Amino acid sequence: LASVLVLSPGALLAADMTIGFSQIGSESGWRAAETTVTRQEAESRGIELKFADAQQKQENQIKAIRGFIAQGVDAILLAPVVATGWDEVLEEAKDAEIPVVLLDRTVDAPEDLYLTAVTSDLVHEGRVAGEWLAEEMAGEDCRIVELQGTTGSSPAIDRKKGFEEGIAGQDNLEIVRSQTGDFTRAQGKVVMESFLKAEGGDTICALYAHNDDMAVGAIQAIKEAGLKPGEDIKIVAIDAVPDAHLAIANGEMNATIELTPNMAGPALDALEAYLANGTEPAKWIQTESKLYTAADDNQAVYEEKKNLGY
Ligand code: GYE
Repeated sequence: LASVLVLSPGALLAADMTIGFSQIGSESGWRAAETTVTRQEAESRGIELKFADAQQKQENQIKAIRGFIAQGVDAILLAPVVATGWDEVLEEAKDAEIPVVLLDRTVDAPEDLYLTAVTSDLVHEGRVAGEWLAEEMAGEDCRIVELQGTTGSSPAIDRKKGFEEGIAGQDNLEIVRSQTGDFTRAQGKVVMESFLKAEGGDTICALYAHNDDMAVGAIQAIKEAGLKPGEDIKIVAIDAVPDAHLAIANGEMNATIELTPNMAGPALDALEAYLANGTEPAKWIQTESKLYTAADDNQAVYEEKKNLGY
């Protein structure tokens, strides 16, 4: 009879799980939404979530992960602020047999050091933005400024690369300035002001921002310079946060590519299956990317998303 009751070693139910989440910080509206959704996803499954905010610093994330290992958590969710420098701490988690799932950004580390990564195709997002602008300009000359995300982060690297691929071969399009705005509204505004000053506002034809928050900050700078965002300067960005939908509805922005804040859903599904019966997930769980333009009902999407925890 006893043998009937024996569970496979390590079998763990969601209600008994404790998971550590090393979050980057709250630099953007998208990230705040990801944090909210992650808490909700854990709670609805009965998982205990230990949350650590790293205030944008990798060293804080490494400390948090070491803390989670010391506490003997069952798994770790990691949104890695930058791409490099993770090998050592990921090896420590592996030695402790604690699976790590990457959320929304990738790392330059051997694949066997994490269970899976739940991310969008970050290069593809940039490419979609570039192709959208190439089509929009239809052969007209256009001097582009670019607001990059956090230096050394995988989305900043990949979204830059993808955009360059998207406009490759279009001789009418040229990136004239490119600088980091650290994924924040405040820096997006400051850097856009410096672009406008350096270039002279009316010579800039388009802005590509690696996220919506920087675009929203830049919209403010463009208005203060006496120009019309969305008309004098076309704006394309990424995330599709509510304020970007509102800006498109108001004609102050032109396009955004959607990134779901629900990375935790697929991540926790994968972890539950792995911890319950050892099911190995795919190394990459890819989330969808959808382009929104003025052709969509952005006012409606804005209202819908406002009720979703953004
Ligand atoms: O687009 C940006 C955030 O890591 C892909 O990080 C994510 C990015 C997201 O701060 O808004």
